[in-house]
Amino acid sequence: MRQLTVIEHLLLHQKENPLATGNFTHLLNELILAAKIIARAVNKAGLMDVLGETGEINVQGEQVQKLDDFANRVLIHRLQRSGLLYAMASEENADLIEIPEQFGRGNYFLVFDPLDGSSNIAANVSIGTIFSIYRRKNGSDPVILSEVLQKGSEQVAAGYFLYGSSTMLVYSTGQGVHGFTFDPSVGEFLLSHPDIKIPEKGKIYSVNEGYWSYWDDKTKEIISYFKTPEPGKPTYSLRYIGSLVADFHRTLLYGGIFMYPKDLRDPKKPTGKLRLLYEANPMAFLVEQAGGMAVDGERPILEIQPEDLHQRVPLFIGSKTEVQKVLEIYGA
Ligand code: AHM
Ligand code: MG
Repeated sequence: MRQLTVIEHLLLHQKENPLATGNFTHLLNELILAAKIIARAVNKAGLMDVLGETGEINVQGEQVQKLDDFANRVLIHRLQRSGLLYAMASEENADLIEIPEQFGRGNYFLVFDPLDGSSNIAANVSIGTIFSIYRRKNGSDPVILSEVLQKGSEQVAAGYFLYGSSTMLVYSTGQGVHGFTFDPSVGEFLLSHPDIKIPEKGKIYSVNEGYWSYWDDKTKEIISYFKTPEPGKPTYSLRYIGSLVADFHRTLLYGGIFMYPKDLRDPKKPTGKLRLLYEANPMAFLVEQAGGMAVDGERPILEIQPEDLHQRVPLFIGSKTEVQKVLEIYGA
């Protein structure tokens, strides 16, 4: 079998893909290069002085890991100079990242979580970079926030790099979901998972059950449903890595459901932990492209109008059967 690179694959499907323009291909290439640099650092993390915390607290109120900071800087540095973007937003930066005029500005808006799951870094658990791409709607200068706060359904592409037992890129431009595995001997991501479809139903539920006592009754009922065997229902296994890219990747391939419900632990985060722009929207775009669903308990994630760059949402994502069950119990 001839193994296609990401760009070959994109060009091959050019006809049905309005995004296969030189600009978008260039943007994807820049992201791939940044990810290769991040992957190299992640792979060698134990050998270099890159584990541990920087001592800073980020906009999310969390400790900044050195690798988080490194990944963020690599992405900003490369992409800012690409000439393809008019703005960026990173989970690690409080404000929009503007593109200095001398670098040239393009028509895309890039949103990313540079290193998701970073609290797992020191334990060598899979982590990832999540990205999401929007097109510019109108052209105010300087860029205003309301212009970039588009619904997830407006994404033109989304995906993630998974730094796991192998490094992978999984992405969609709205023409299905495709997975590529990095072959270090060739230095390229090669097509390994064409046209991924999530199973209609699965046998795994994934949630941090340590927060049980902070959930409302309906949420407890949902988790109980997945734990309670009944005739005609599969016996669900529980898997929870605590790294969204890894938990999502498993859900995409094996089916089932990943949940991060709202909880009452922290009054500052009444809507759960995961962020709409950096985490929920890109994964929701991918799961819908793969035939699954993503909701906040009431409505599709992709239909939520963002009001803030760092807004949080509850997330229920995975196979249709399991996500529909969640909607049924919440009475949505
Ligand atoms: P991060 O972006 O700061 O790494 O946080 C997001 C991560 C996700 O990868 C994961 O799903 C979640 O946090 C785990 O949270 P918890 O430890 O509360 O279960
Ligand atoms: Mg994250």
